[in-house]
Amino acid sequence: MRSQVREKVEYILQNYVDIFIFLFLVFTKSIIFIWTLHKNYVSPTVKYSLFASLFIMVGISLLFKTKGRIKFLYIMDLIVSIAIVADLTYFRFFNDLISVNSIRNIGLLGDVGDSVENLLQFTDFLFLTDVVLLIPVMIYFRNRKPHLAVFKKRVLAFVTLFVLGIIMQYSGIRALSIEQPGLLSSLRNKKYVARCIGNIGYHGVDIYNVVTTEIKKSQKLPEAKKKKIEKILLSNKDKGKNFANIGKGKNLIIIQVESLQQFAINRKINGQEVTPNLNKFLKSSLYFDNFYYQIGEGNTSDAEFMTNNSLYPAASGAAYTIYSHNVLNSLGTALKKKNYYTSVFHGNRKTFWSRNVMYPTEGFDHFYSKEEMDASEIVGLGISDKSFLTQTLDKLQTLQQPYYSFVITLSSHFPYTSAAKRSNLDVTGFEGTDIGNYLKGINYTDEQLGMFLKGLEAKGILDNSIVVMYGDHNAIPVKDKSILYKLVGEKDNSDYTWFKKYQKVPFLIHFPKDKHKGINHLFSGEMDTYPTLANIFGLNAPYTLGKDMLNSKEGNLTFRNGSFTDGKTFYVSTVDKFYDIKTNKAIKPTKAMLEEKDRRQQQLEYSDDILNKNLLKEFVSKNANQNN
Ligand code: GP9
Ligand code: MN
Repeated sequence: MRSQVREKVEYILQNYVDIFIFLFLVFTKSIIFIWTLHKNYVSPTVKYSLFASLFIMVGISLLFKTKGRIKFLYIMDLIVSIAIVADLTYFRFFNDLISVNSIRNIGLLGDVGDSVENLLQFTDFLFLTDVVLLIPVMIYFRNRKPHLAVFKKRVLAFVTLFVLGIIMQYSGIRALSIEQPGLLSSLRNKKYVARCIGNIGYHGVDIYNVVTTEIKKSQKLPEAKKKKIEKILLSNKDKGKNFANIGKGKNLIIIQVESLQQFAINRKINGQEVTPNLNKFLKSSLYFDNFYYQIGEGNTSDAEFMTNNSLYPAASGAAYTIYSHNVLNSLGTALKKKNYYTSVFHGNRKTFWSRNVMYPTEGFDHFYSKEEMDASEIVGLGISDKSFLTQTLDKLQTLQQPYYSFVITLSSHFPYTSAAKRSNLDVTGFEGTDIGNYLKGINYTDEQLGMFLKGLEAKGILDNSIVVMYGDHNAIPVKDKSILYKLVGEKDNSDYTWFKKYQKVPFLIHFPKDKHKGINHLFSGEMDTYPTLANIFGLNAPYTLGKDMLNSKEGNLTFRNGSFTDGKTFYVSTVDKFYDIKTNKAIKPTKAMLEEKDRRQQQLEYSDDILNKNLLKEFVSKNANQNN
């Protein structure tokens, strides 16, 4: 019996040694690579995901005869090794992993292409040594005639390994998509994905995403539909006189605040205000108290995208990563035509959310990122709001006027613990919960924003600028609903209340000398910012899907998940129900309401078409020619 087992092992080793060499080499290289990405955090399950990828490759190789199998595994080793070297090189410059889209966009990145040799290090080539050393091994095999199992047996081995690999890979992918919904389709944090499902898994997901988007993009759009979309885009304007051109020549400062939700505004806990500085500022501004975030899977980047383009975010994934090479008709571009200097300030690395590629597309002249700022004080994902806003304030004073500066804060990012440590807010009763940490975190950010606004005032910038401020998206996931409701004293557990009352973010416009201060109750959202500002700054911004909040009488608002309101009724797509806003009761939809539901759905699809077919490329140039 023992000798039988020994014989079997010997047989496998002698005839299939290439498979073991392959498994050993590619696994070792990959795990070393993943460690170099982040020594402190490597998911304990990453090794299973790595083996899953390798089993799939070995499974496929078994379908070939010996020579073909060896060649196939050699090519796989070569591809993985080249990908590792490319990732390492890219990582040194961008602190991120390479993706299909980043390769496509390499031409847009300027000097990076030239500096590849400078970024390559000698140690990188160690990842390729086996590829050279394996050549004599291959020759040795070519001169031997190893035994080969019959095709039927090989197919069986292929099916077993392939299915096993897929199941293992899928369980890793599933766990990650439960932990962070939308992460895999948006690939917002590529490093993290590779640390969880391995480098091969990450590149596999990236390629899968690109292929599925390309399929969507390649489906031809009928000419009639294209015409219809153009007509809708052009007719979608509320041409109003209110506030028209009043911002002409003024600077525009937009502050997008990380995870700032409306329930935090004007809230007290244990007798203390959570956001005292913002509460004060909104009293001297025009405040919209029925303003909603409308993001899809692209979180922060979707909020940025809507604010600057007034187009809906991608149906899945993040518009910032998928459409960064599209032609857009952004706020920055429109202001540049009026001789504005346009820039973005954000204290994270520049490749996060493909910002380095998207910002030039959106017409920004410059991106002041973590790499360009003093990053010695870190909170959570990047530069602390305190240091970031101080540096931003200093920089603003040096910019050529008029300017548009888009300032994106970061410290109050989930899980809020890092910012929370810097706040003295007493959250007794909520200590240690996400809510408790959030309140402290946003209290820290509020303090820094207070300092920033004071600075703007002291330097005379406030008198010469229009300041817009809003929260990018929710802070509290539905799993923490009961704790949030305990804080705010909410009793109604319906999806409607959760959506309508608790998915709002504050939005304000501050005019010089506190003009036009007050409260506006119109239902509005992130899609509406650009058309509103276009009117204030006298811009020609035809291709937008939102409304001008200062001229529209109707509170039309559509969310990425199909929910919508017209200011009178509210449709909640998660329960497929209509509600009357006055009575807060569910109502039976009329025919007109059901038709409206279809129309809203169609509007979202049109927006997808605009992005998938890069329609603005054609429309914008046509419009430019007509204007000439
Ligand atoms: C990262 C920051 C946070 O730079 O914008 O992104 P989020 O996770 O909120 O999308
Ligand atoms: Mn965010």
